[in-house]
Amino acid sequence: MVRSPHAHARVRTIDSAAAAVAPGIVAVFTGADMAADQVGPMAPLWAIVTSDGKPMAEPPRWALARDIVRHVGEAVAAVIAETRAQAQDAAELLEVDYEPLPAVTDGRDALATGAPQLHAAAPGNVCFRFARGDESAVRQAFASAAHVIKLELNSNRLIGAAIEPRAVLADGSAGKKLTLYCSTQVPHHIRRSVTDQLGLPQTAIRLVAPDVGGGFGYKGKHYPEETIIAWAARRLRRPVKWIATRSECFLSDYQGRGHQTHAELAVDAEGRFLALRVDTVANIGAYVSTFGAGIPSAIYSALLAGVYRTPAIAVQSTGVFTNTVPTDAYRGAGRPEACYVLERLAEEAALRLGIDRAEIRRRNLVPAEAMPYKTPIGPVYDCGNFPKVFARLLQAADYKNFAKRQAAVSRTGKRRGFGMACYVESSGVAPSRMAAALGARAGFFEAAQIRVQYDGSVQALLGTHNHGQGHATTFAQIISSRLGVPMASVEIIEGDTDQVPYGTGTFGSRSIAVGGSALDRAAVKVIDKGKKIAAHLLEASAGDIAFADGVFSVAGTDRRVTLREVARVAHHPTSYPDMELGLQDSAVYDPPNFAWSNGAHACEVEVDCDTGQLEIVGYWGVDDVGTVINPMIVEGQIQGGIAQGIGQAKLEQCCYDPGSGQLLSGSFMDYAVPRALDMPDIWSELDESQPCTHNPLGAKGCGEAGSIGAPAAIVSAVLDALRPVGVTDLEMPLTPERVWQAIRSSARP
Ligand code: MCN
Repeated sequence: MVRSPHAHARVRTIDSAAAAVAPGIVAVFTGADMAADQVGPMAPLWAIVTSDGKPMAEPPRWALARDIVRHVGEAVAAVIAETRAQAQDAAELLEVDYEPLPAVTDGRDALATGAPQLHAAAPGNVCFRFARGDESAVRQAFASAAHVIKLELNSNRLIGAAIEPRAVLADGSAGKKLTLYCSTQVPHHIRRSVTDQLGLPQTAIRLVAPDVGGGFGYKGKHYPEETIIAWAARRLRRPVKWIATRSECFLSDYQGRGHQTHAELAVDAEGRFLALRVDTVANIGAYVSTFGAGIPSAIYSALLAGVYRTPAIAVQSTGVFTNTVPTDAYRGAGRPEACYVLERLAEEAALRLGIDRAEIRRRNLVPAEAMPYKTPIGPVYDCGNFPKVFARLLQAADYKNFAKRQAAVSRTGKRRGFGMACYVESSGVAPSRMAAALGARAGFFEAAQIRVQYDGSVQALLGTHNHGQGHATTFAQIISSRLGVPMASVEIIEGDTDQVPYGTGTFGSRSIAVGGSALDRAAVKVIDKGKKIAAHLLEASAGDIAFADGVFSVAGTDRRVTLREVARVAHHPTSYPDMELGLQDSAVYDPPNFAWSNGAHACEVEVDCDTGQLEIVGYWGVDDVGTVINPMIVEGQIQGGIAQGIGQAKLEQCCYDPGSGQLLSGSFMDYAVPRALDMPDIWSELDESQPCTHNPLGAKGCGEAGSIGAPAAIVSAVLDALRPVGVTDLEMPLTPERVWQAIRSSARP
């Protein structure tokens, strides 16, 4: 890929004459070639209705830029050669004449009068102004409040940085159906997007997404390279492959977060939350990516009640175009941002009123008796015992003796702080009708198929996608427990649109709650059919047949037949009822509500005031992810999320130079992901007392849990440590330099 070195520029000409005759060259393609073939734009799958009832601005985005480039790294040409080295050499020969234009990279700067404008279709760089909640109720509550807490908060922009870079390989050999191998989390969505753009029926492409080395949400979105490579392979009638270099990952993988927020909380004299007002500027980058508009609006706003009983909430979120890589989902996707706003406000309210930080939270938690609880911002929590989870956390972290530990450490010259954060997570994305009403352009249901083979072994096909979550284990456990077959004889198949009937994919901690539920339904259907066959074999009526542990039996007798025998007869009907042969069935599951995972996290830190270095000396998490299928996998998922939360809180910051729009954090030399040494020991407990009430497994998602509470808990701890030396505010990431500067410039050094 030839990528723009400018953040904003008009592409005057592209001269490919020298590149076209370079050794090994196969083709050089530009946006003009794709335009000539009438390749359509990259359409987002979520479109917001703005607060004035109009659709959001949706300027066209082309897989290869056509006239103007709007971020450093936007692709302007694809150079295809026999080898990667030859393609790179030929790309060097391409002469692109750019006319640089002024650039803007900060969300609030982009809204200012006179800011460079990115799209004619988006005056003032506004993609959408989204509003939700009851502003007049909020205004009234603020008018009578004893205290109003106001904060300016930033949720730092992050880069996904999975171990494996993105990769696309399209096999378009003559006479063959196009197979698109692709490192995506959402095979069916990508097939839909690419076929739509190429004007093909969905059946024209088989999309295969084998094991993928990490995705973290950003590989769950549609990328230009998927369209370019598929189109080029069809045109050239031969396989074409692209694998991102690590530099390309930094320049083109969708980034996450990037919120600037003004938040206000009204409280009464006892610290009870009365109303919340949130105004967020969400930097969505140069174009609206797949879910780029939905996350900082519909998803983020829905989380602003959190675990608290705040009677009135109003939120505004403005999606702003800037000359940066588009933003989209990154582990947590809107939830860590919301949790950070709420927890920082809770903390400040406690300080202002002189109430213990845990006590102010306790006073405001939604009690278990209030479930199901309708939040003032929309969602209804079906279940959860937030006070119990929080109390267990404080007990596990020995909060009541923290002051003693703090005093002991202060004698060493270091400062110790304790931090805490409570969260809810809208896992199990998503009830399709609810999402559609909020602007989603796709359904979010999941499909599963179970095929019991002749010998009783089982294949299960799901539309979800595994890229580190252990689906082959947990889904096999579900099958094994439902059908009574050994796990070793279960095969889980995901990631192939020609095999799996349909799918939405894996993101939004949805695979267990939605995919697992579809699987459970399919198992019920298979058992029901098995009962009819067993009834025939056992000469009983189907209503009298029970099924348990892989055995069909006639209730109250010792007459029995195994699933394996039933499967054999279904494929070789030596004796068979008058019904369809085979033992397989499919099911589709669309959740009626989100699965409301929740939890509370705490950490203890030590800050070295001479260097600004902070060490997390203790980390505790109590998480309610409903019924747990596999505790070991859930623990690993929660730890992984915490690692990413630690990254956001301590280390990671995607930086653009404000003048030129150059990406300053363009390699692992400049962008610090957490390493083993940054990880504390994590104490983790799962509270299974509140199974999800509306799915057959009782399970709630866990994949993002850790990333939600960790940033708020860590910032809370560091501020707690440094308040005695006069530091009252800090922005993530809490790098040693930033912490040290804050200590140096504080009122009481
Ligand atoms: N599980 C369980 N019991 C529960 C909940 C979940 O046993 N009550 C199991 C599930 O069966 C599954 C795993 O835990 O094996 C995660 O399930 P779930 O919470 O449904 O999340 P998903 O499988 O849908 O995974 C998505 C989630 C997201 S959104 C991101 S981002 C993320 C994450 O998972 N990216 C990851 N975890 C990751 N882990 C790795 N290694 N790599 C990534 O890119």
